Amino acid sequence: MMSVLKLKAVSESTNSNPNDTAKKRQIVDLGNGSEVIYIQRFLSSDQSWKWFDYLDKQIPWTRPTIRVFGKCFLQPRDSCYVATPGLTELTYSGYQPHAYSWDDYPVLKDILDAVHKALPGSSFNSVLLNRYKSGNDCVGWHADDEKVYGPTPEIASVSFGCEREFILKKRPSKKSRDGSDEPASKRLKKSSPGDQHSYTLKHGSLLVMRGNTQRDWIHSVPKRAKAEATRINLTFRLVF
Ligand SMILES: O=C(O)CCC(=O)C(=O)O
Repeated sequence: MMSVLKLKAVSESTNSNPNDTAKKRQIVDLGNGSEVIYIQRFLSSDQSWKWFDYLDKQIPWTRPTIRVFGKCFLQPRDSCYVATPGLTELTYSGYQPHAYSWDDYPVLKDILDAVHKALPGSSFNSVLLNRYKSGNDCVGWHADDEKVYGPTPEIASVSFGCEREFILKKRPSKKSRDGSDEPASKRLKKSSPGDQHSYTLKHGSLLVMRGNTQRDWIHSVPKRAKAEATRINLTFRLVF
């Protein structure tokens, strides 16, 4: 039987401030308590290019070696991590990035302020920065479900520079309805078009994943031969 996803896309305008009327937000209910918000024109183009240039030049980018399925690879993108002192250290794919200070990169605090204004009630204390230097750079399928983020993380993703496709795919469920394990081939046949969503993340956009999204969905930024220019992405997170 095909799985059915009830999809509700709502467009809203954050018009509490008259200058914000252009900031239309698209809210997508992915079902089962998972939700995505997309604001295409979150930041102005000019401001975003200024911040892109700063981040490209000033951030101490590194390309670490990571471990995936027991094998070591050079991470296919540059990254850097900034966090409030004293937080539990982040480890992903066998790699523990050094946590730089917000004070060293004041622009990050300005971007964080803009994100906090757009998402009342949020209070992020860390940011993972990624730089994709060409269409050959990418991030593979994963969820940001590390324990340090708690059971229902809110992840706010701001993009600068070259547009890239961001894909969300429903995790295949491990159990059938009667609770017995099923072979992957059977599970794959159950996927429906609603089980995958694609966003072209624009220069100056904000995408937010919240609720159960990291539990029930995985995401990726695949390689794209035509994406020739650099893209920088910042994902703000709350470490408990
Ligand atoms: O670059 C992006 O848009 C996504 C980055 C990402 O998935 C991550 O940092 O976990």
